[in-house]
This record gives sequence, structure tokens and C-alpha cells, in this order.
Amino acid sequence: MKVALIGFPLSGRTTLFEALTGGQAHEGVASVAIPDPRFEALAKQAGAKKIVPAAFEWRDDLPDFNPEKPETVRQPLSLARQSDALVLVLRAFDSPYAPYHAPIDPVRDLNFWLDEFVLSDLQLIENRLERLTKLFQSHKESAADRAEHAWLERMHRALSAGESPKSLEVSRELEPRLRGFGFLTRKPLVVVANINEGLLGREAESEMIQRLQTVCMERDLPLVNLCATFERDLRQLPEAEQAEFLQMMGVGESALPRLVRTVYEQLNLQVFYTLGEDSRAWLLRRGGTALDAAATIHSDLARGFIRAEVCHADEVLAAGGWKAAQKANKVQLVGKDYVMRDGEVVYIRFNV
Ligand SMILES: Nc1nc2c(ncn2[C@@H]2O[C@H](COP(=O)(O)OP(=O)(O)OP(=O)(O)O)[C@@H](O)[C@H]2O)c(=O)[nH]1
Ligand SMILES: [Mg+2]
Repeated sequence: MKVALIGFPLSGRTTLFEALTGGQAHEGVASVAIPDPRFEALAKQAGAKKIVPAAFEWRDDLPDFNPEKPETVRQPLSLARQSDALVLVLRAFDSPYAPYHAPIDPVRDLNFWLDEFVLSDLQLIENRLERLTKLFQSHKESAADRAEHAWLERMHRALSAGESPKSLEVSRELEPRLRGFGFLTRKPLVVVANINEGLLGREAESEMIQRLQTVCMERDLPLVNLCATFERDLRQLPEAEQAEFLQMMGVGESALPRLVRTVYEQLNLQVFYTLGEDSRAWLLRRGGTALDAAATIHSDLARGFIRAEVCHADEVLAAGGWKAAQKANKVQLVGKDYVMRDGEVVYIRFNV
């Protein structure tokens, strides 16, 4: 899962990226495991030699954009389409060392980006509709083209009316066709207010943050307040000293776990596990089927899918391992349409 950091220059994206990735930046792209103690216990129980946790790929590689030349926003926007989720970093800190392009106003900045998302998606839709219309004129269209056209018109109407298109449903048949657009207005989005260190734990006292909170609530956007430089400095300390640092600064906890959790929730994810010498945790959309799980592991497993054996991780742990869970009749044999539950261990039976 790719999560891109987006925002104005000098909003603190790279600082936040360093905090999230512990500075292991490779041209602004780094994979970071999602903490999962249950998986660690499972893998240990299974005697795994290779343990691969589920991870987010954090990206701070969107091209620069110059606020004085509004047209330069197109490039970062078009690249942002390729990520699965966006974290929009809004500058709310004041610093003479990093002069901003305008007075600090995170609500203004938020609206700027949300408007750009809408304009950019509208443009994309209009181009596609034009092409489809030409196709219709030559009577060469398929039923799928018609369905796509109808859906895009609905999305266009929603956006033009200022409504969020996130609730527009997409059929399973249409989904692969629409995926490629990477609509920004439908992408999971988490807003980050990068605040002054001094405001940590006292956000309620800031009228500016209150206003931002209200706007985010109205738009149904999750907001995480944090101080990027504080998080980066905290992360650089040995673990033993982190608690002391937090206490000294009068801050309860790091905001990063909450940020990661919020992104995870917005992506509507669940996890499943495959165990063995090579044990892995995998991410799957909620509502995903056994066949979707197989496809996540490898397309061959989906192609040759016969059946899947599933058992919840807690039951595998309690039974003392997969074999023991089988003996205790805790393992279920399911077909391809089985809807996966969060935290299941899976064995795919397949034949290619
Ligand atoms: N005081 C303070 N300074 C910050 C904070 N976050 C970032 N900065 C400073 O602001 C400047 C810009 O931060 P970056 O993380 O480089 O911001 P960016 O969005 O990646 O900026 P560009 O990629 O250069 O456009 C740096 O000097 C940071 O040290 C913060 O929370 N508090
Ligand atoms: Mg940067």
C-alpha cells in the first residue's frame, strides 16, 4: 500500500517522512512495517525463518510545486493518483527559519488542495467522457463503455454540485476500468496539521486548530495534529530515552501510531496471515474474499484456486499452532466467495 505525503513546500513533509521511516530514505520512498504483535507471536509459533510483516510504502517523492505558479501543481497531483492513500500535510507551525509563502492558515491551505483535487478529477472525467462520446458516435462501444460513461457522468454531477463522490458505488465489473484513473477526490485522505512544538497537548487553545477541526469534521476528514520536528527528534533517540523525552516535553505519546492507524482505517483494510518457514502478513480490503486473498499472495494462486483453509489467528495461537488447530477442528474449508474476517490465517489449495 502506497501512502504519499502531499502539501505545500515547507509544510514539513520531509520531516514527517523522516520521522515515519527513521530516516531510511531512498529518494523519498521507504517501506515501514505495520506493528502487529499477534503476527510476531504466530510466526514464532510456526517456527518461521523468514518473517515478513505487512507494510506501508511511504512516499515523499512528489515533484516540487511553486505556489507562485499555480499551473505547476498539476505534476504532483498527477503522480499522487498512483498512491493508495494521501496524507495532506498542512503547515500550522511558525518558524523564522523556514519562511512560508503566505501567512500561516491551514484552513486556506486545506481548501486549496481539496479544490485542486476536484478540478483535476473533473478535467480527467471530461477528457474521458469526450473520448467515449466519440466512440458512441462511431457505434463501436461495448456495454462496459456505456456503464463507464454513465458512472463518470454521475461522478461529474456529484463533483460539480460540491458533493463528495466517495459514496458513489462501483460495481465489481466496473472497478478495474476505473482503478486506473486514481481519482483524488475518492482517495483515502488523512489531514495532518503540523503544529508548533509548544502547542502539543494544548491544541484546544488554538483558535486556528479549532477552525481546522471544524472544517475537517464538516467534510468528514480525519485530522491528526502533530509536530513533525518533535516526532523526528523523538524517533532519533534510543527507545529507552523516548519515554523520558516525552515526559520532559509534557507530551503523552507520539502521534505517529495514531497517524498510521488512521491511514489504515481510511484505507478500509484488514490483515491475513500465511504461516510456515516463510511467514507473512498481508493487507486486504474489508469485504475481500478468499479469492481476493489468494490474488494478493500471487496471481497463480487466484488462477488455480480450489479451496482455502482458514482459521482465526487467535484460535491458532490458543490451539498451539496450525496443525493443532486442524486437529481440534478449528480450521474451516471455504470456497472462493468466502468473505475474509480480519486476522485469519489462510492456506490456499490451488492447482495450476
Ligand atoms: N518549528 C518547526 N519547524 C518545522 C516543523 N516541521 C518542519 N519544520 C521545518 O520546516 C522546514 C521545512 O520542512 P520540510 O520537512 O523540509 O518540509 P517539506 O514540505 O518537505 O518542504 P520542501 O520539500 O522543501 O518543499 C525545515 O527547516 C524544517 O526543519 C515543525 O513541526 N516545527
Ligand atoms: Mg521535502
